[in-house]
Amino acid sequence: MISLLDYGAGNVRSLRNAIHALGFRLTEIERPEDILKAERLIFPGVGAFGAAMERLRGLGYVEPLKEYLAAGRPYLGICIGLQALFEGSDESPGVAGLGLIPGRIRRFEAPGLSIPHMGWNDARVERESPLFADYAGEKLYFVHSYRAEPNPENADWCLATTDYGAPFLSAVQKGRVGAVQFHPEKSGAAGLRLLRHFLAGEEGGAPVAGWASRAEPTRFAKRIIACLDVRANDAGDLVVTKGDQYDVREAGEVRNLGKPVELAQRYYEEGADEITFLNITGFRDFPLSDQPMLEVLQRTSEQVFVPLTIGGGIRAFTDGDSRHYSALDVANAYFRAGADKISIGSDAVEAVEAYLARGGAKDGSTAIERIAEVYGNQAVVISIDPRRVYVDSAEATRHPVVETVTPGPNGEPYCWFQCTIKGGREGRDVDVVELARACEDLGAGEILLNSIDRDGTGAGFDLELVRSVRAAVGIPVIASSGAGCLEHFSEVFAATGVEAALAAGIFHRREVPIQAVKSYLREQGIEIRT
Ligand code: 1PR
Repeated sequence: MISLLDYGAGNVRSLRNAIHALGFRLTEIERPEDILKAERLIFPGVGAFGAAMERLRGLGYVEPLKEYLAAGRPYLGICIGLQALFEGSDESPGVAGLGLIPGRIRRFEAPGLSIPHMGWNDARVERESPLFADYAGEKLYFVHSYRAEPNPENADWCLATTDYGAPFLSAVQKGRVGAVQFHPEKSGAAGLRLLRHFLAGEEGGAPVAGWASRAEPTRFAKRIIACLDVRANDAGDLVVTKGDQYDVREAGEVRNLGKPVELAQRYYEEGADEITFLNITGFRDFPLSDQPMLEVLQRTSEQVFVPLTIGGGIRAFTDGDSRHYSALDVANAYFRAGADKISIGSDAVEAVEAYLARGGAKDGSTAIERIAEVYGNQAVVISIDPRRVYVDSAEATRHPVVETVTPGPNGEPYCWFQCTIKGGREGRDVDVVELARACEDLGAGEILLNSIDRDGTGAGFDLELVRSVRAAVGIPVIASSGAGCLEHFSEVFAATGVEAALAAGIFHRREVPIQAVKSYLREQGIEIRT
């Protein structure tokens, strides 16, 4: 029997779903004494090191967990479940880890690389282990800003390393105690195979001559993300729709491009590296009353084992009974339903307006800060809905301008990128650079950069927009809006250096299969997850 140590933060539903899909059953650790009764223990940790360790201490789990581990009993830690084995982490100074492995967890120092290390990388298996018995170098999904460095003190624990600026420990094992920095439940088939080896009790078996480790560096892949804009149609059914410059209606009807769960499953099977749902009328409906959206997430997370992002309506609400819900309450519901990341659009613009009015001072009140504090920076994506504002000269506006390749409608040679709220319905006096920088300062972990001008046009990504934001922040940026052919993907990666490209229309309309995009990028020498 496998026991799951779920301390209540982060998306553990996907791990449960993966274990269920592999045909195994779980028991829950509900009290400290359950830990020493466990035959096999899985500890999935998402979010901040300190929050995880404080929760474990508060639940009285630390001492029995140390005793369980000291006895060398079967354990698989995931992400924070690996980091907790160390003495402590720079992410949470003063908070002790379990201290099983000597040394501390340190923040990435990866000059020129975005932090968090969020996406697909492979593992260099340093010694044989049943956990990696049939691993053949496939990409695995990582999402972390801190890592354990391999050194002589932890050499007897080192099972696999991965490169991101410098090598870090991507898997550790000693006897039957093992842990991985990546998320096997989010790493597609390769991750599910590793999980199965542990669930089947094979981790302690004889070393199996697996895939030979190789000396060359591991390679971080660019991500291809499928996006499903979702809303109720006039009949009240939740459908996948698609805007043309954010206008989702065709002949008066909401465009209906399919059922959300079915399309998400199709894109997962076609090789999408992530799936993003955007509840595009979330700004006006109360998402927690929007059970269909939560059900879409729940059903999708039962069969899609790559990261799921959900956006739309994540902000404070007061419902019809005058009951107040914070943005964190809304995000909690989405995480519990199976989301790995949430994306905030309109509320981020309003939060940044207040932040700028305070001269850039943080007061801990924003949804970004509060959700990142509990779930970690990597769980908070900012969805930006910008549109071009053309001007005759740089002096015509306080905002940073770009000299555009294509002049404006009246021949204006410059433009700035204005942020909007409510799905582009309302422009605000905030530009994309100040919004992105402010959100990074507030603790966001990633930028989803849409473009109202390019949305649905198939004219290609707005490279001038993407370059502006890519240059402004140190967190990953997803280019979105406008993909119309294979070349648009290689163009945006080559011209801007973004970590991911998102598309909707060309996938929904079956114009370009995801695998065709990936094959083309591989031919262009761009690293992708096969
Ligand atoms: O403001 O926090 O409630 O979030 C609302 C979310 O819904 C935001 O992420 C916003 O981008 C999105 N949204 C709101 N209205 C629309 C609309 O279309 N009317 N979707 C909308 C905007 C952007 C992408 C799109 C890409 C790729 N869609 O999701 O899929 O642009 O398009 P393409 O490849 O077809 O060109 P909040």
